Amino acid sequence: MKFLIATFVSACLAATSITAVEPNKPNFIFILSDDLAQGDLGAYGQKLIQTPNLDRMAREGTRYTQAYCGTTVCAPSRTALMTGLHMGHSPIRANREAKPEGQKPLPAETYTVAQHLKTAGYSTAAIGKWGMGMFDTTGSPLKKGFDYFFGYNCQRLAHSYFPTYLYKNDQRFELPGNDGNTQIEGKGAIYAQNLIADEALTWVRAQKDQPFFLFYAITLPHGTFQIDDQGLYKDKPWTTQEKNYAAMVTRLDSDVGRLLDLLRERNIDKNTLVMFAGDNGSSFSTDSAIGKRFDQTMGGKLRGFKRSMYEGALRQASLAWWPGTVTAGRVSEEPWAFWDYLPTIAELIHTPLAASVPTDGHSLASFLKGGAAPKRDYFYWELHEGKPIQAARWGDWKAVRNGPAQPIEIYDLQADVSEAKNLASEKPDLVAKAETIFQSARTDHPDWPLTKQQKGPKPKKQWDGEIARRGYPIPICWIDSPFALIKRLGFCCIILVHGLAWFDWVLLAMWALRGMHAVWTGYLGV
Ligand SMILES: [Ca+2]
Repeated sequence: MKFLIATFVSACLAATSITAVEPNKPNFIFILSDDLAQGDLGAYGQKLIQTPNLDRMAREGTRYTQAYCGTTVCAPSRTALMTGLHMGHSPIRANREAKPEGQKPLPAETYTVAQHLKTAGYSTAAIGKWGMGMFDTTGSPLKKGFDYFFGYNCQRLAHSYFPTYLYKNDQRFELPGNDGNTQIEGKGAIYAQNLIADEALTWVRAQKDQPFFLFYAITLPHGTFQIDDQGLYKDKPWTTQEKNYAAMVTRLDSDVGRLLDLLRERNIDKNTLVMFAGDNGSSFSTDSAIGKRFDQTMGGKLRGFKRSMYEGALRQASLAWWPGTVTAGRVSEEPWAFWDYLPTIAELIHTPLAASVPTDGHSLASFLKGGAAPKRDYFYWELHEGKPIQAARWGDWKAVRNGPAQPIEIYDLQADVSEAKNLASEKPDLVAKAETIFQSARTDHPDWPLTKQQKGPKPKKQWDGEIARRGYPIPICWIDSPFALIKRLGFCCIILVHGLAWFDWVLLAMWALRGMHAVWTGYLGV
């Protein structure tokens, strides 16, 4: 009997002991900034724009010089971050608009970081900008593992920082006093990021009994470049766009600072991994006035910007912060990529991904804690906006192909980080290797062929979906705003009165003006 009692007591003590030593599950926050250049932050050398909170985060954590995004526009880059898939396997490989609102959705079978964390009992929220599917599609954040959503679902609506509404979960959250304008001088009653930042803090404050995951996708400093207060930069002898842009980066910084302060205040900083990154590099051409003003290329160090496959588009400003766990004050020049986030989370919560969940990533768990970056065969990217373009990196070699019919370029990133000297003619073996990667790293997908000019979904397909969704018998996208309706009716009148040839000239003039505007502003889109 004594033996049985002793055994029982020992078993109880052992169970207690296991419970006592099991570490708390860490919280996770991923802060994604929109269209930030690596050179925009003081920690990377920025001299004109103030970013004291992110600079402090860098000092208290690890700063990465070769952190790679999923690809170089919003929706597919976010998809890589959420799904652990690079662009060879991602279901989304370009921004694809849906009418009247939203983007091409993540398919039902896609598995996300948030879904994995739900299996381990996490509370989850996506706050900011989503862009991977409206609420009535398979890509809704509420169907992809998030308990809570607040912000812009649609990337196109996020062009206004004074939107007429945001979403709280799947319900419209009206913002009276805003007109949804996208003019740079635009003003409204409520600056959206102010609400979004408050919402992020409120949600974190409400987390008490469960570990949590916050995907905090801040739209700053993405265009249109609107700000409610130019702050430090009001009296600078700069253009409105430059003053607004600098103020947006500084607001991004202060909003990150508020969140880190809250973690300290709640004494959960030592149990929370916060990662920060831009989503696709700068939206400004490297030779635009604003790009030069803020030296976004860091003295010409990085070539390219958003929508290209060069390092200036792919390398992000990126920090990891977890006091006591992530190495403080470290600057790592080893590469990693967004599709590593899912396997990293899986390892950190000791919950392996199911064998049925594919991933192209590698866990960064030991790398975050001071170890070496994981070894891998290669990194791979593609993008389907206009001509499909591809890039790969293995070791210090980088390959770029700017279209299916274009020659492969080869660069040595160790000797030539600015990708100035194409070594393709000297390195036919590397060209052949790149060709092999460009073919084998990807799966063919009818939406993302490599062989022709890319187009968006056929309008009929969009309209069919919209008619089914709304129950309306007409294509809503034709009347989604009074302005759009007037514009389209106006074009019809021109054709009727003057004939098609005259109309061709109108279109040609509009196309030229739009191109001139893009060159003039250095800003090229979503
Ligand atoms: Ca972006």
